[in-house]
Amino acid sequence: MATTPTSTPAPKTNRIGLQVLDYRGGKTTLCAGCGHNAISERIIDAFYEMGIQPENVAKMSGIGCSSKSPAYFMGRSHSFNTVHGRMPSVATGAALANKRLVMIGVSGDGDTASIGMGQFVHLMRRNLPIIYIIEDNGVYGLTKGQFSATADVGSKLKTGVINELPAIDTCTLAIQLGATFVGRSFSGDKKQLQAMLKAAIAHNGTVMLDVISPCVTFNDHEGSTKSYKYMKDHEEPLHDVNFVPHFENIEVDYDPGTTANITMHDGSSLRLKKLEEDYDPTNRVTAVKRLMESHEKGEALTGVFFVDTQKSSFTDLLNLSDEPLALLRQEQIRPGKEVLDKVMESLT
Ligand SMILES: Cc1ncc(C[n+]2csc(CCOP(=O)(O)OP(=O)(O)O)c2C)c(N)n1
Ligand code: SF4
Ligand SMILES: [Mg+2]
Repeated sequence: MATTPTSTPAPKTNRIGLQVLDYRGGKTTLCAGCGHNAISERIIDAFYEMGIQPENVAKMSGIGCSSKSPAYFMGRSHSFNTVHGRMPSVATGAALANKRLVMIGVSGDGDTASIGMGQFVHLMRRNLPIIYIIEDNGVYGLTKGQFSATADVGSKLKTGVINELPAIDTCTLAIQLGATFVGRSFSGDKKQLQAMLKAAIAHNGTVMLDVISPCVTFNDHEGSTKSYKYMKDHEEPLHDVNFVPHFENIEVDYDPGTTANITMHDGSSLRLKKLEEDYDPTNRVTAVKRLMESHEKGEALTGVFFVDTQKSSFTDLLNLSDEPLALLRQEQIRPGKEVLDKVMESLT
């Protein structure tokens, strides 16, 4: 009897015909169980699901285990591993040279809040279009686990050393300085982090996401406030984060009384279902106040704290040519002797 040949199902593809494999990078060399690996997975899924061409993405980072992680996602994208703490200036140059690139910067709490702080604050106030992720484990993982400036007062190293200095809250800072999409998530909160990353891709301006990302080797013990157990026990989501991309056009019912609906630049919808209170994610002042209260209460608050879709991005402010600077032809960027003569004449 003839057997019917079994056909293998076609691999699943996204809206531009690519498979999730097309968004993968090299094999990770980070410790098994490191939170940074989970964040790489979410980045892969978010870019795949949003259907972004990998060649249109530039991955920027500094130095640290976190800053190594761009090697482990989107191997077809552009990539630049800068000097420690200097990723913002290199990213700014790249974004101005080619404003069509989707910029994603991956940094660590040490890379950002210590050596890179000067660069970080200026990046935030410029509102450069970039997704800036801090993979925040409260320690310098790569150099064997010293406290970083985001470690909470009272948290303890394995050696018994207790941190007595106040933590820098990078979200509060970013909101005060002018970033236009600021949130905090947890590498173990797959649904929330995925939705936030997709919304970040749809945003035009600086997205600053502080993602608590436990370091299993140096900071995952009792007494740490950046451990898996601590986050599982203390994570306090401000809202249920949902994202509806513009190309899905799904009419999801929501109650405007309990859900804040934010329309992103590309027409996608970010829907924040309030879980605990009347929180307005478009108000900078109350966002900072809520973050400060959360520290006093000892909560590990997560969610999208602040969004502003109206403020001009740095590239919009500079009124750059439609054609990216990097793609302009020689004759367009060198106006020639006649033009120079005219300028000189106008100065006499
Ligand atoms: C100019 C300079 N100073 C110091 C170092 C040493 N160093 C390497 S990584 C690092 C901190 C990394 O911490 P973080 O950014 O939190 O990344 P993690 O490894 O925790 O992911 C330091 C201080 C360096 N590489 N370069
Ligand atoms: S040392 Fe810590 S931060 Fe670095 S790869 Fe290992 S678990 Fe991750
Ligand atoms: Mg760190």
